[in-house]
Amino acid sequence: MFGFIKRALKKTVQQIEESLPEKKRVATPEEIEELLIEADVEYDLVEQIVSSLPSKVTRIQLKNDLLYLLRNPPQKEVESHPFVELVIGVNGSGKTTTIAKLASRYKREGKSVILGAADTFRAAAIEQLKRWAERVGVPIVATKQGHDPSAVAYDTISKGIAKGIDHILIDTAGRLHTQSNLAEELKKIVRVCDKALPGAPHRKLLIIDGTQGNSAIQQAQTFNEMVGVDGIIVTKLDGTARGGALLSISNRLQLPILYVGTGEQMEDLVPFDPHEYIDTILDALFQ
Ligand SMILES: Nc1nc2c(ncn2[C@@H]2O[C@H](COP(=O)(O)OP(=O)(O)O)[C@@H](O)[C@H]2O)c(=O)[nH]1
Ligand SMILES: [Mg+2]
Repeated sequence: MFGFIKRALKKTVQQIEESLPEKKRVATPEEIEELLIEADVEYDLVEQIVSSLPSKVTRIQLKNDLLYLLRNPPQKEVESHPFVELVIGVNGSGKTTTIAKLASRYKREGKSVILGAADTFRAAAIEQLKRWAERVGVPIVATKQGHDPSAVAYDTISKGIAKGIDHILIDTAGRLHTQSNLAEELKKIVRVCDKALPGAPHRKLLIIDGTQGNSAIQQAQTFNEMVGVDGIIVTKLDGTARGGALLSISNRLQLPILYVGTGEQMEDLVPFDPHEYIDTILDALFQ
């Protein structure tokens, strides 16, 4: 498991090393400012970090400061059988692929899984999830394009309960004709999940496209306001030098990053480890 986050941050580290080629034992606030900007940490947060630094900073000092910024309010730990997860986020962020990755991960852990294709806005989205279900080897509940996504969510949960399934993963649309349509639809899906199984969905996962860097923050806030997000998964970390944005995304939203996506295959999902993440970025500057 160790080393996956390091590999996914390769481009970010390369970018930092190009502008800061010399490794340090102690660094100045200016060098740290450059490190954070090159990594694509949001500028306001860079200012906040740098303004409180002494004139010489050791690696361990900076590591503690950065880890502190990744601290989040404690999450409510919910136990439920089945455990229902609703996956939300804009079009193309990686929802459907991430559902396949999570399903594959749960299956490898010996858990049973069922998928719900509640992105009924596009026929291609339903077909895509069906193909993944087949590849991963898990059942799926799906209807036709244009059908009520809440009904799909309800049926998936009912079927999951009847079959004694451990994990229920529900896909959703990332775009409708209007933003308010999308908000209403997501709220309704949440209400209907709770009708099918009181307390469900137990976790609302927001999928963020890592290549967008900090520009994803605003969009993430919108989803958080719509239905309330419990955790974030950042995808496509393999394809970006903007890895430092994870720090500002998590800090600004006050939400934990649970996993990162590191490729297009079903194995390419890694639990987010704040220590490994910060260490990898600091390795680019410190000895
Ligand atoms: N390189 C890379 N590509 C990804 C990752 N996650 C998703 N993708 C790709 O991003 C595209 C959009 O993904 P999709 O799951 O259809 O997004 P959705 O519209 O939110 O459901 C697809 O081509 C995926 O293969 C990732 O972690 N790394
Ligand atoms: Mg999709």
